[in-house]
Amino acid sequence: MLSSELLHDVMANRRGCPSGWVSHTNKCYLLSSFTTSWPTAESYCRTFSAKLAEPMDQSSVNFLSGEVKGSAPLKNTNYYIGGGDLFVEGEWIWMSTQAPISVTNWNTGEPNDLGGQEDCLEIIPPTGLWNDILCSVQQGFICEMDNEYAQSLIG
Ligand SMILES: [Ca+2]
Ligand SMILES: [Ca+2]
Repeated sequence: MLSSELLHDVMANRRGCPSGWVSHTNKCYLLSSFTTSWPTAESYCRTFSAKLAEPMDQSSVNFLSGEVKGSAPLKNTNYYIGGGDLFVEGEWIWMSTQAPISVTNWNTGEPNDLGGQEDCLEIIPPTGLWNDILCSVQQGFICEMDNEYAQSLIG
């Protein structure tokens, strides 16, 4: 028998997220099937009225780490998400709102701003932990949009 939470997830995924996107709580996420730079990834997400993923709570952080570790369509690549310290070195913000990143999942020793040039946020397999990386690296990325169906169930 399905738990109500699982049933909610199944229904939300069927009713709320586009094909190929995965549902978690009230969001839909797309793990890219091609690699590109952070700016191009952000532009690509916007074509879906989405943005690079901004997991703001522990549940979402853990979910995206699990996706990168588990069922990611691309192997042997890291995945950009929507954080950066492009404006003020060392001040990590979600780029769409400039809100400070409060829940983090940094790998040991990160962020290290290697070469004074690492200003974009990525999730690294196989651990699912975070690293700061050059924004020009060609790699995978994760888009995020609201799940309108889940929103309507919640509120
Ligand atoms: Ca930096
Ligand atoms: Ca780094």
